[in-house]
Amino acid sequence: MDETTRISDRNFGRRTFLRGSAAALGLAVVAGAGCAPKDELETSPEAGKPADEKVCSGVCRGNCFGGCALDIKVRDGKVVATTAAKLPDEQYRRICQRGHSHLQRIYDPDRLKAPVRRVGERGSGEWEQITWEEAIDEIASKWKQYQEESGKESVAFMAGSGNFGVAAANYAGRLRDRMGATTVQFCYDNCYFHAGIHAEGVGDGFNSNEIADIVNAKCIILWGSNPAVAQPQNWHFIMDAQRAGAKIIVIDPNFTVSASHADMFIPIRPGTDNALLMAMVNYVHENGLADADYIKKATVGPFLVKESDGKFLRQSDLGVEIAKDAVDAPIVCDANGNHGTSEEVSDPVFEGTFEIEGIKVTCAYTLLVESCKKWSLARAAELCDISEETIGELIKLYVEGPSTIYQGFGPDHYVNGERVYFTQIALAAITGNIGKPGATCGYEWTYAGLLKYVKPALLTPKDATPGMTVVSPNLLDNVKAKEVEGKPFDLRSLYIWVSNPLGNQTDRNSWIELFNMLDLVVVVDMRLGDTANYADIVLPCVHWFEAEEIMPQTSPYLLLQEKAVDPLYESKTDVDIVNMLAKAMGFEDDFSMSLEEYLAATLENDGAKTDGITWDRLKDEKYIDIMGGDPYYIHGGTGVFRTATTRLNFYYEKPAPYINYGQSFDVEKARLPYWEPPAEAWPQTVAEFEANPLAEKYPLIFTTERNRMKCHTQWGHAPWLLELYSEPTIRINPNDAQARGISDGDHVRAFNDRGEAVFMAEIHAGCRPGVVVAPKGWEEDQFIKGHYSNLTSRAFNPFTPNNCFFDALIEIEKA
Ligand SMILES: Nc1nc2c(c(=O)[nH]1)N[C@H]1C(S)=C(S)[C@@H](COP(=O)(O)OP(=O)(O)OC[C@H]3O[C@@H](n4cnc5c(=O)[nH]c(N)nc54)[C@H](O)[C@@H]3O)O[C@H]1N2
Ligand SMILES: Nc1nc2c(c(=O)[nH]1)N[C@H]1C(S)=C(S)[C@@H](COP(=O)(O)OP(=O)(O)OC[C@H]3O[C@@H](n4cnc5c(=O)[nH]c(N)nc54)[C@H](O)[C@@H]3O)O[C@H]1N2
Ligand code: SF4
Ligand SMILES: [Mo]
Repeated sequence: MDETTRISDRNFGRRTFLRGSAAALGLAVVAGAGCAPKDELETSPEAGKPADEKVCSGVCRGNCFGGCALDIKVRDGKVVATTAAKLPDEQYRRICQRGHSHLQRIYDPDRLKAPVRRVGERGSGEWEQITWEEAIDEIASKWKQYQEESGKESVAFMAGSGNFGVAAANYAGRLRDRMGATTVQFCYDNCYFHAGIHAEGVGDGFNSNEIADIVNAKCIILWGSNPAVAQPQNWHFIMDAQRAGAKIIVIDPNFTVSASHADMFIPIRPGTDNALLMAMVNYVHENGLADADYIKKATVGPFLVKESDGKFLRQSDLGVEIAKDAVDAPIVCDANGNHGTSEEVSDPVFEGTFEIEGIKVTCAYTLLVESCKKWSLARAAELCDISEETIGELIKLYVEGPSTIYQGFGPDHYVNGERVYFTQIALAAITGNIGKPGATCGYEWTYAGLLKYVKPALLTPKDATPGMTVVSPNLLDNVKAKEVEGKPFDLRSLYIWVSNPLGNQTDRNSWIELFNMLDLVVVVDMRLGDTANYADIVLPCVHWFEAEEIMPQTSPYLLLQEKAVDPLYESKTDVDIVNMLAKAMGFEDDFSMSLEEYLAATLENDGAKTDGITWDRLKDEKYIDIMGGDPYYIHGGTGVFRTATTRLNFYYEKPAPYINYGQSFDVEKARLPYWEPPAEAWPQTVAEFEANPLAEKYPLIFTTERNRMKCHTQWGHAPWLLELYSEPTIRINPNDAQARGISDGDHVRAFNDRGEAVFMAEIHAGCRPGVVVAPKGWEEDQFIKGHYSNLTSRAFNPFTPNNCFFDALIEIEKA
């Protein structure tokens, strides 16, 4: 134990503490091996002598979906600049302002330099420095005790999306499974993922065409999506498409930066998207605009659904013996009454109700359109607050195509958002807007490297006995009830890595309450951010450039991170930390691989072998194009989708929840589109849908948008970026502001029964009346008072457990 520092002023105090600890900034930096020396040596202006300079390959790995390749310039053992790597395809040679600001994270004076243990109240910022040995011994001995006393699942592991590198993201999961510990699923973006997987099938890339293909679209709908801010790396492709003649349509309650570039802006009422989509499906059907050939060939439309149990009529229902391992194929029928598998019946019908060998059946397409029937344009117009003419124009542009629905995450953030992604895919499927150049429905984010090359079996050690899974919005209730769906659950310790839940989960105060109920919260991070600040022990991890990594997702390349500089201070890689913990737990045999051995092993599998991909090759070439180059990767272009039926699915035969934690859900409801109001954010009565009475007290819908300067909470303290955007703000419509006596630049208190936050008000006519928008990612120390995550709600849909960030009501007053 080295020292204890009482901290009253958070920023000043933290610096004081850090000054007293370990190595001084920069002293420990030694050039990493393997990077290319610069052709010409430059003169370091400070020293006046030739500098030792090299350029390393790297990759930006936070969750902005970018995965941009970087050239990291290292001079005299220190990173001095980051620029876009010279990838062969020039279209992907881009980085944003965050990509240029990495060195302010590496050399952040507030970087955690050594392991620390909490000595004051949680969140007080009072720490003592401890050695790695002390930290590891304490964690491992407590975990052994808890597991012995309260069961293996009394220890839980929680990841987030802080680093998409193969090792950093996955390695701790091996220890979790070896210990039989609980997984806390972090529940971000799950509505989108569920439909992407079950309705559309994750293809060789993901559920969309490669972004470069968007230039072939004639109609692009940015649906609840603000790529000008949230995917700057994609924005130029969208602008290229517009220049090539595509119409850009933005569907968003608010006039965003992306909307300011659109040909058509549709300011939809929050939480009503699925009603609009159902009206579009209904209109397409009623007006004969559906693409019959595509429905027959590529969708479940012709499959016959049994009235008796809602399942597809299959060969076995008709008495056919199904050989072991053979597929019990769905049955279709043609206009002449012949029935058989889709191989046997060449021209199936996709509409109608029939009786086949005494079994009453209906085509899946008919069930889809029946479910949307009550959504006339007039009814949707009233609910969504969009004119019928506008919806008509939207449908016309979309059907003409080729059309791309660029799925954003606005609708995902409501409890009723689950079906939006499903119905978007249904609309694309029945109009044939998938599987062609310019026609896709998804988010252009590739998973190719992860799916094809990173061997999943490696993630689980051979002696593993994985424990139960719980979902983050339910965790506090599970801990209080000491059960998960009837199964005993006595949680005592949480290990958190690549994750900042107190900044990013809903209902932050509930997380602080949860932490207070636990015996040991361990966080691995680079700095004492929102979550680390409330932990019991914090372990310092390396910055992304201080270790090798493989980035297997988000760009069309498999990318290498070279070790550009040595780890600063006492920081360690997540792999080394887990290996130390595993050894202390007695699992050394399964955790003897070094980081490099682990990375090499993740590429030793059939998929990688077939395509000639190895760790040595990646080290040699630095980036490998895995999307097949030209022509651009087209999702579903082969007509085969990776769904259970190999077709686009707009009828869930066997609805499966996104994460199965033993929950019950309404199976019938989960099969087809439906609309119901959001859980909380429904402040008005429209048609038969009555306003949430809570709106009398809290009339404003609280939404958060992506922060141009941050990737979630990362880069949040980089001075260059703070100079451009320096304090938490909230956008308010002029009428809402005036009614509350709020002027531009005032500080305002936003509040509800869950908590409060103080923001600077920005009066903005682009903000939909009744809706406020706060860019996210600010941490507690940057608020005058409170935190935006105090305002959000833990309500979720058990079928797709998710954090529903926008489904919240608040009131605002002058602070
Ligand atoms: N700079 C930056 N970029 C990021 C991130 C970051 O933290 N910083 N995070 C990344 C991550 S993890 C994600 S998930 C993506 C998110 O990517 P986006 O979804 O593009 O980002 P958001 O800013 O959340 O935009 C959602 C939009 O939905 C709108 N919206 C709100 N309610 C509704 C509604 O009911 N219907 C419709 N149609 N729209 C609605 C909001 O006004 C907002 O403009 O961004 C990624 N990119
Ligand atoms: N109100 C509101 N909240 C939201 C959203 C919203 O729209 N509104 N969006 C949500 C969405 S879609 C998402 S995806 C989440 C993202 O939530 P998180 O995944 O929690 O995102 P980050 O803030 O990037 O936090 C990751 C943490 O990992 C740390 N880290 C980075 N690299 C490493 C590493 O190599 N090792 C270790 N051990 N740690 C590392 C970072 O310093 C950071 O503290 O946020 C969600 N939160
Ligand atoms: S933050 Fe995202 S867009 Fe910016 S450089 Fe990094 S990966 Fe690219
Ligand atoms: Mo996300």
